[in-house]
Amino acid sequence: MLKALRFAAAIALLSGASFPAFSAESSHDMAGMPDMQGMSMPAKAAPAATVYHTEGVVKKLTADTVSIAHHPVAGLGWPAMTMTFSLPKDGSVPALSVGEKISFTFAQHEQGYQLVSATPLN
Ligand SMILES: [Cu+2]
Repeated sequence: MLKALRFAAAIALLSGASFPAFSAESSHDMAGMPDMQGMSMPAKAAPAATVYHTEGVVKKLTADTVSIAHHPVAGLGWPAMTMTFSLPKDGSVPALSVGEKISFTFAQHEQGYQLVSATPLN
């Protein structure tokens, strides 16, 4: 009887020694996954970027950026906000003006988000 108890205790110690390290590592991986798909960490080997569509008002322009007060973006879970997008260097987006209402598309690009297209709304 006493011998059987010692045996059971030894098994418990052995499994107790190997399990915590394993489960700590796997739960770390699980926790890391959602972060990788968040806004701040562009996936390194991403295929063609997803293009999102919304509408907004041009608030500010610089040579290579445009700040837009935009409507919510369901595909990204974004609320309405004002944010800055970079402009493609190839001139594929027409000239915009402050105060203009636009329908536009954008995609994740290097450090942030870049306009893909913009159409004035009347
Ligand atoms: Cu935004």
